Amino acid sequence: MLTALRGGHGDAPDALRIDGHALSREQLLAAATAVADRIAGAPALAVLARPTAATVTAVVGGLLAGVPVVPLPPDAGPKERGHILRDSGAALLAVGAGEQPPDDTGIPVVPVDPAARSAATHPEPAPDAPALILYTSGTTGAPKGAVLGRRAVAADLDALAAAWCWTAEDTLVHGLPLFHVHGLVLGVLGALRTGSRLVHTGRPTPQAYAAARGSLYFGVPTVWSRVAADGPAAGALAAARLLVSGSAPLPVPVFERLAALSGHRPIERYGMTETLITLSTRADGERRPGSVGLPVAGVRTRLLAEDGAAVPHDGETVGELQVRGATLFDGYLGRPDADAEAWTADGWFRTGDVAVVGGDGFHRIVGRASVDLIKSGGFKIGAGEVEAALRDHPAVSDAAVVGAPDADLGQAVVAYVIAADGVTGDQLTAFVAERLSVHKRPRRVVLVDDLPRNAMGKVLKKQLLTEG
Ligand code: MCA
Ligand code: AMP
Repeated sequence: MLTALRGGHGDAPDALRIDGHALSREQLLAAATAVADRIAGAPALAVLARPTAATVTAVVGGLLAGVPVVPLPPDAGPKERGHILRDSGAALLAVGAGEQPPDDTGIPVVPVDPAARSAATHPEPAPDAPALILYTSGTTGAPKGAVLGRRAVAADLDALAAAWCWTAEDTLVHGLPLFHVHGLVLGVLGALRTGSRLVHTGRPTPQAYAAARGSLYFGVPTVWSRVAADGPAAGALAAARLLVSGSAPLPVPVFERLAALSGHRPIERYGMTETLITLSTRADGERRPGSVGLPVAGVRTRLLAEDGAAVPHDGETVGELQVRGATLFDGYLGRPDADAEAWTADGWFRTGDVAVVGGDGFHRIVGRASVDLIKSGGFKIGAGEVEAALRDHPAVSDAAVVGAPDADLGQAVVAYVIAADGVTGDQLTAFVAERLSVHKRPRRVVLVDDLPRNAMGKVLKKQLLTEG
């Protein structure tokens, strides 16, 4: 799967630059093999996914050993962390040597040293073996583990390399988290399959992107909107080959400002944790603002109306986007109920996104079917999980969470809460940030006496959004 890791593509002493470390691929392979030696045979390996060389080493070690890797968001609070560790069945937790692991995990820690070396060889795992278990939020309940097979990861990376003319000549730059598809699969494994160099900037700030002098840049729309607001940083990206946006809709004005300042019309691509990246504009094709282009190699899409009828490809009529093909996941871990809901009887995956397709096949994502899935800064956040965390607070009797439009984050998590007198919005925000990942915390808490409901007792979230 990581074809560029073992020679044949040349090597550089700084093939990987991250958190102040520079590693050659040969060193990464030796250190990752030392991890593989220690974990071989484990049912799954959790990795505390800080943006470090140790994290990359641990992930590659899991992949070499054929042990499914479960990236753990480093800021996950005890509620979220406990769920991911229990649900995934991870038997070991990889943590950078010298770093402090969380003290409540109850599973043995594997300290990871990017300077370690082993020359052992591990047999190549079967192509249909699971590579990663990535936790992704649904509308309600705790996040589900999406099992991604090695073949799907390889197929998607090859399809993206073709769409973006991504080669070993590139230097990829990004500063995205290493516990999601964007930063980990595309942003790390992509470099190890294509042989491109990788510079991880730590944080995805405009200044760090400008200073990195790469050829290929990845970002979520929040990153690109911050770059587009920083003239000198955007101008410095003129020297790059390709800018790629994904994980959430790139606003058309951001596309245009970025194009004007950097001279690059960004690629926009669309995907999901479950499907990997399925649609993209191309390096050698038209890059149209607001459009996510065509299916990548190996993927097919269809658009269905609510009654199941096919929707005309007229660029106007909306339908639910369904996908199938080589890049799709194997299913939700231990959740046949969720699988049954997600797949149609004839084998298509329901994305839950609403789209239109033009006569030329270009896709435009126009929204989500559910108000309960929020995209904030490119992170998917289930309203139900945040509501449940708020209800755990002894002073809270009810809560409704919505994604309000936000110029920086796309959507911001806003919580409407019925709580006993005396509790403050800041206290509730901190309570959620401590229990779940910090990015799931409400950016605004509105204390209310009552929540608007329909005759069935369901909260009217659209009314909350329009009336505030
Ligand atoms: C703030 N902080 C707090 C609190 N408030 N800590 C504890 N309690 C609080 N109440 C701290 C945070 O820990 C962090 O600290 C700092 O304040 C800033 O946090 P935040 O405001 O959340 O950061 P931001 O600057 O607004 O983040 C913007 C961002 C981020 C960098 C764009 O949203 C991001 O990384 N997004 C990427 C998401 C992504 O990769 N999605 C891909 C999903 P400290 O400074 O210590 O850290 S994969 C996907 O969607 C599909 C497959 C696809 O298509 O790609
Ligand atoms: P995640 O569950 O974090 O993998 O997020 C997947 C969701 O992100 C998709 O279902 C879409 O709603 C959204 N998404 C990803 N890329 C794009 C894009 N280019 N435009 C619009 N929405 C996107």
